[in-house]
Amino acid sequence: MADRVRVRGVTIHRPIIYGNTATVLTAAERETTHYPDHTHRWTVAVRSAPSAPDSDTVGGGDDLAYFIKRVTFKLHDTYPNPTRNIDKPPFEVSETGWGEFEIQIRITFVAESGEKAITLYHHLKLHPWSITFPLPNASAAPAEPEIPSPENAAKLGPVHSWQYDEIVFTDPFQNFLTLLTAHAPMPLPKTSVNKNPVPFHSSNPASLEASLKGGVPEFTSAMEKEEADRLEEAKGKIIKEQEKFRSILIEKEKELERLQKLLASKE
Ligand code: SLL
Repeated sequence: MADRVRVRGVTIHRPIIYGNTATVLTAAERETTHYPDHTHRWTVAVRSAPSAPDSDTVGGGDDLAYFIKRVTFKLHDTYPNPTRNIDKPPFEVSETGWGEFEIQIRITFVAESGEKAITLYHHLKLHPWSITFPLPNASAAPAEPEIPSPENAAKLGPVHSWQYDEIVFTDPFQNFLTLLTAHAPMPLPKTSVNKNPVPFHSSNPASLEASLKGGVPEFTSAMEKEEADRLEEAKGKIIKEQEKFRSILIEKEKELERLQKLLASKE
């Protein structure tokens, strides 16, 4: 069948985000969950990266069901039926609970794609972000993460933890390529106007403060460029460091040679 022909040399991608939001349960909510030890309500989701205009949902502007058949979220074993299969959008699971844990997210593509399922991992984040990793130039070991009291956490508003990613299809089948091109993804906004343009990410510690301004985060093409600039700058720094250490090494080798000669002359 002509449809089952792979289009060699073609790659096509779809931008997605995956991650979670979490809010602290109010006292009234805690009474109605039937689980007195549960402290948070959270939603873990796989969505298109751009947000719908005027929506306060993070991402999700495009419906991904044309190429995603199922998303399986594997929760912690303390949950009943921890394997949750979601077969239509929104591809998300909402729960209440008390603890953070790793969620396995398996994305199965529509049958006609002929593509294998992919597996992603997301660490469910309930507690507000704080700097818990070594900052550049910091000599001290990272501090233990501090968990604020539920009252203080509630004041900070919902916690967001989202990862931007691109699902790349290489040499897609002709029919799948046709399907994908028939559904062009919404472009990412260049910059964010009403939303928080800086979803915090630990690869960019400077984004922490900006992300604390509150509001719904949004991924933008400006962020993509900034990330590329940071990588470029880091590369430049590494090359400079390499040059510095190479010249130190050359100096030391000269010194060694001089001392060895001196030693030989004294024997
Ligand atoms: C922790 N390793 O100790 C993690 C486990 C498990 C979280 C977290 C709900 C359980 C229930 C829940 O929050 N599980 O159904 O009550 O932090």
